[in-house]
Amino acid sequence: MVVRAYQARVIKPMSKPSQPFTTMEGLRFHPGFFSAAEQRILIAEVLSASREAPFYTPVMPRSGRPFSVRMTNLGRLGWVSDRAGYRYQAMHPETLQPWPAMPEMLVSLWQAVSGYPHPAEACLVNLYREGAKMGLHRDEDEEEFAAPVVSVSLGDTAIFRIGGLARSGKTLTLKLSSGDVVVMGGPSRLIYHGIDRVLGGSSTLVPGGGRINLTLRRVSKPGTQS
Ligand code: MD3
Ligand code: FE
Repeated sequence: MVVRAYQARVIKPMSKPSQPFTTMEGLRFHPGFFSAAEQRILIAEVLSASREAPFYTPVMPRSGRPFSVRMTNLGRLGWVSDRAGYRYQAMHPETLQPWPAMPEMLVSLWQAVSGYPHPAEACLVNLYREGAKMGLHRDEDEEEFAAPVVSVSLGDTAIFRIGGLARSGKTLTLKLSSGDVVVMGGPSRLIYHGIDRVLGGSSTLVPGGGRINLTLRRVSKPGTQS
C-alpha cells in the first residue's frame, strides 16, 4: 500500500458552534487524495468502460423529467432511475449488458477509506457537462447503511451542498476539486446533499470539459453476497 501525503479532515460546523452539527459525524474529506497522474488514469479507465456501458440520461420516477447529469455504473450492481423508480440492477438499462468491472484503483480506495469489511458492489458514474447539477437528495436505495458512500471528484470543481438529516435543515457548501475523496459514513450516511453547480473550465482533465463523480456503494447486507 502506497503511503500518501494527504490528511483526512473532519468537517467542523462553520457557524453557531453552540449548536453542534452532529450530522457531520462520520463525514471525512480527503482533499487531493489522488495525484494528477492517478486522476488521468481513473478518467481514462472510466471513459474506456463507458464505451461498453455508455452514459445515458436517467429520468425521474413518474414524471419522466430528465436528469441534467448523465450516468453509467461499474461493478456488480448499478443505480438506475426511470419512470418506474430508483433501484439497483445488474444490467445497463439500454444495452441490457452487465456493467463493466470496477477498476482496481477503486477497489483499493474502498479498502483504504471505507472502514467497511466487505467490498463495494456499485460505482455510480455521474457526468456533469455544462450546466448540469444535482438537487438536494439522500442516498437511501441501498439496504446496507452501515457502509459509507465514498465519492471521488474528477475534472471541473463542484459546489457541493451538505445539509442534515431533515430536508429543511441548515446547509453548508464545500468545493470539491479533482482528486478529492469524500467519505460519508456513520450518522452522515443519510444526510441531504446535492451539487449546486460545476465551475466550467476549472480543469482540463475531462475530454470535452466537465466533471466526473464516482460514488462507491455497498448495496446489500453481507451474508448472501461476500
Ligand atoms: C452525502 N453525487 O451520486 S458525491 C450521488 O458529486 C451524489 O455527483 C454527488 O450525490 C456528485 O448520489 C455528490 C458526494 C456524496 C456522495 C454520497 C453521499 C455525498 C453524500 C451519501 C450520503 C451523504
Ligand atoms: Fe447522493
